[in-house]
Amino acid sequence: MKNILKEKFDLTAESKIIVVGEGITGTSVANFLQAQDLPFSTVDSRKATFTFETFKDATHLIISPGVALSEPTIATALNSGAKLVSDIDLFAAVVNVPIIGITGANGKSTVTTMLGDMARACGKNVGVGGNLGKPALDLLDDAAEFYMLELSSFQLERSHVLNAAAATVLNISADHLDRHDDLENYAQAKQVIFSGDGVIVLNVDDEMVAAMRDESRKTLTFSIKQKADFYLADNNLMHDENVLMSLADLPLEGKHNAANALAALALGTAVGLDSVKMCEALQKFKALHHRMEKVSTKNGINWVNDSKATNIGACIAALEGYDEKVILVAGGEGKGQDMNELAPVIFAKAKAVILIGKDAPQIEAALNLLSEIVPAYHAQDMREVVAIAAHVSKIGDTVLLSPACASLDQYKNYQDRGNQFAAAIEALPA
Ligand code: UMA
Ligand code: ADP
Repeated sequence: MKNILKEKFDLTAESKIIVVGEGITGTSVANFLQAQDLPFSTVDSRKATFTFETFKDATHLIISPGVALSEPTIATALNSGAKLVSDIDLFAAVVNVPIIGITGANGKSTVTTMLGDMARACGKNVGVGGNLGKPALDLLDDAAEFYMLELSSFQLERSHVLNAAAATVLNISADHLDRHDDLENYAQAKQVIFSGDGVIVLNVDDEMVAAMRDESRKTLTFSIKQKADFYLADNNLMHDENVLMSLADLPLEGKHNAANALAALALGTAVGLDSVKMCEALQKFKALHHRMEKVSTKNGINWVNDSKATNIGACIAALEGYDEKVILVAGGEGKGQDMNELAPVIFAKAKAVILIGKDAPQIEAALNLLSEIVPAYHAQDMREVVAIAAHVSKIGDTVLLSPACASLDQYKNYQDRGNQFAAAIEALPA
């Protein structure tokens, strides 16, 4: 393995590898390099501020996804010839079994988890991780027959070759634009997932994804709006002319989850998994916590926790999944997103909105630009959210926490936000 690495990454006795970031990625890289007997050092800006001196002699920088490549000391080192290598590059260099790569603005964790379940239902030994949970290098296992990797735009922007047997970009919508200059730059980063010659799986309902088509590559398409290789017809999940399963048997809320299931079926099919077994896995699938998760039916209200909706695209998908109007809880750290995109969907799909967090005024301002009125309430914390929701709802209504914003202005993370919502519902007098 060491020789493969030396050859692929031009490593010599003089090479000076620096692992940047001592989080879970950096630790996985350090353990891997140590096991290969390759010398390296590690740095972390929480321990000591990065200076130009820090990277002066580096020949190879293995940079954790949370560290911006534009950070001046790092940008300078890279411009001066240090090689950029990612944990994903190292992983791809040493793996000899099929990798399935999943990226996109939303749905990555859901689809990656579905594929793990599908492979296990087919009796396969599978490693599941990446941006979801375990870093890629920690998954390495000689017994693995497949790897399902969720990859973020940060991981992809610092990677070169994945050589996945099958890969997908599920969708592109504004997110992380604080780190990527614009949507095109973000889309370009995601496209690295198709590097190599494996099967490309494309969402033809998404214009920016559909434009990634490469005529020279084997491609499978999926859609919930039109005929494709994998598509929805008469409420059935279809492959070509064959019914795979009824949508009613997919135990998940929201049309976007039909898209996720079709994407997983396309990817699984691309690597030869059995479609009957894959559908069995889908029928047993449980919504991941904080993603369209039904938390309670307290007082006859359908309380739904979609706290992982940290961008507008996820919130729109959640709202569009309902036939009836819901009471929406939204707001938080807006990350510079344009709330005017969200306002018309809120108007069409929400009978009231309860606004939380730092950028609540931006959502309210966008709603005020509409000629129609959606009642908007402000709440300081989840107890107040739930009290207002209980007051304005009737039996049979849905109260949906799908914030369209990050949580960090008020909560430790999206899990904490969702947990506080669930706890406030629990504490509500019956
Ligand atoms: N650090 C610095 N300088 C910086 C930033 C960070 O030195 O400017 C150091 C920190 O002090 C810390 C370490 O780097 O010691 C943290 O590294 P990291 O932020 O890259 O985080 P990891 O612990 O390695 O976790 C990363 C992903 N984190 C990010 O992308 C921010 C995890 O995704 C991922 O699960 C993990 O690798 C395994 O692959 C988290 C995430 O929020 C869940 N991802 C974003 C998302 O899903 O939207 C992209
Ligand atoms: P990711 O790993 O990409 O963040 P998740 O599966 O964790 O994706 O879901 C994140 C959020 O996006 C949740 O709010 C979920 O309801 C929503 N979501 C899931 N799949 C999709 C999709 N295909 N399109 C839009 N939103 C989605």
